Order: sequence, then C-alpha cells, then structure tokens
Amino acid sequence: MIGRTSKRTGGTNGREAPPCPNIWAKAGGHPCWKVQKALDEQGIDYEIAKGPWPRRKNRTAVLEGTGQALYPAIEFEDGSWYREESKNMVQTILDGRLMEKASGQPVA
Ligand SMILES: N[C@@H](CCC(=O)N[C@@H](CS)C(=O)NCC(=O)O)C(=O)O
Repeated sequence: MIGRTSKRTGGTNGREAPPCPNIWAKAGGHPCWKVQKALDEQGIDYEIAKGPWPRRKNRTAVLEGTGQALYPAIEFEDGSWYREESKNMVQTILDGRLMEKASGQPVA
C-alpha cells in the first residue's frame, strides 16, 4: 500500500511545515537504509513506500518519477521527485538541502 502523506501545516507561528516526503525503498537495501538514516538524523518526517521488487520493469512509479528504476528515490508531497546516488542524497539531506529538491517540477 502506498500512501502520500497528508499536508501538515505549521504550529502557532503560522509557517507551513515543509512537504513531507515519501521515500521509495526496498526495505533493507543498503543505499536505501543510508538515506533513511540521514532523514531520521535530520528529523525529517517521511513515509516508506515500498516499490515493486525485484522486477525493474514493474517499478513504473519510480521510473516515471525519476527516469530510472533504482531505489532509493524520494517523492515529495507536491509530486516532484529526487533521486541521485544515495551518497549524494545523504549529503543533501545532512546539509539540510533536501527541501530545495522539491521543486514542484517532476524530475523526468
Ligand atoms: N549506487 C546506487 C545504488 C542504488 C541501489 O543499488 N539501489 C538498490 C536498492 S537499495 C536498487 O534499486 N537496486 C536495483 C536493482 O537491483 O534492480 C546508489 O547508491 O544510489
């Protein structure tokens, strides 16, 4: 079951909380886990969306979103996607730049 997280709004300061991403992963896969761990360290709320495994050609959501079939990939609430080599994804997340990747533009 794959669900997109519902939009959450910020607390009393009126600031809207950043979009809450879905991370597409194969549970236990090392690159996926590294990215998940980085999200945890940054306190970023996310949901795991388990994609089809192992059949690459069935991974249509990831394929359509990122133009390739590898996990992990992050789908933002606005429908945009972010996928890089997991070590770059980890760096981006730890630098606090993940939300810059939620462009509103599908990565294609
Ligand atoms: N070098 C890539 C490796 C990504 C990777 O191997 N991901 C695994 C799952 S964690 C995968 O999707 N493998 C594709 C396959 O075996 O079909 C990275 O670090 O992002």
